[in-house]
Amino acid sequence: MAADASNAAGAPVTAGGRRDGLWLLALWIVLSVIGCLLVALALGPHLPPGRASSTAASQQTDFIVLATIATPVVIGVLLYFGWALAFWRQKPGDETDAAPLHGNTRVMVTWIAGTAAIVLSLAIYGTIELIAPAGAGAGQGPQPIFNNGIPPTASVTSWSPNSNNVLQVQVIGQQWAWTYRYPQFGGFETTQLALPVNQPVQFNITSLDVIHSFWAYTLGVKADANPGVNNVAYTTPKAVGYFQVRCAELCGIWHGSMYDSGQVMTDSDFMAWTRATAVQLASVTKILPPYALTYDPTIIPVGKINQALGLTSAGGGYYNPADPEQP
Ligand SMILES: [Cu+2]
Repeated sequence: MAADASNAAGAPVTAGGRRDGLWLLALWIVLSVIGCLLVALALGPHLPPGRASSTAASQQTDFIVLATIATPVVIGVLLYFGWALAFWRQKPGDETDAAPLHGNTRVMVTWIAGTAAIVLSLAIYGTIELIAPAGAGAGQGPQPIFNNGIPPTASVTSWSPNSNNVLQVQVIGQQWAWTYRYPQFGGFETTQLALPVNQPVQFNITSLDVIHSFWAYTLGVKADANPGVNNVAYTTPKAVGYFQVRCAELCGIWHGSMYDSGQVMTDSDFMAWTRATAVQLASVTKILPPYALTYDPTIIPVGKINQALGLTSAGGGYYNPADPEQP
């Protein structure tokens, strides 16, 4: 560039400058087409979080779209950088300054229009992607705005597969374990998370002590578990199998051990599991507080319940009326 003369607009006018520009443009188009195809078709299907649920699948699609759109931008920057280093570097012994640049209207307009078009179209796309899969697997607070495609809660005391009634699963975080309550099956609380395949699920997520974050990674669900708050997230599992659950909010010394695995099963397996679990946990369910969207651990005998659920070893900072050491 140093050797190029420039016109008033700053555009290179020499044959060499124009030839460089055409070469760069042609190379950029060819490399971008190859790069976009590779990213969308070869890398895309391997991007997290996979396609194990409606929300996971839509998140993966979003990542593919974003990565594909970013590819020509990255290739353009690296190509220009490489070209400048290879061909426009100062010759040995050349101590002269390059010609000063005073703006280039065409480059500036192209850059501003291009980036504005990308950002605005992605904002529209992102908004649609929040609405279409019912909140995209994120916690939406107690009154979810994005519930498109999710059946209403016709009954909080019963559920059957393919009924016009969303399955409710309450996720309760506490230092340092997750428990799950099923209000439509007698309100039992268990350490196992079981879900039926192809049935919409409404997670009602809360905490008994500090802020945790319920992260069912391969289901594409992530929502804060806040004490005193019901945080709602939706998904529809699409494949039978196991998935991991982690806590994604630093919540104390055993935060890292706050993980377990859940299972997506067939409708009939799920119904059999609920019947068996309800019977197995009947003695615990009796001493549980009535089902509610949030719980006040200062008035609930959490220690007794945890003992019955086998969670005593984890300890915790909540009030335990069974413990004479506590006031
Ligand atoms: Cu936690």
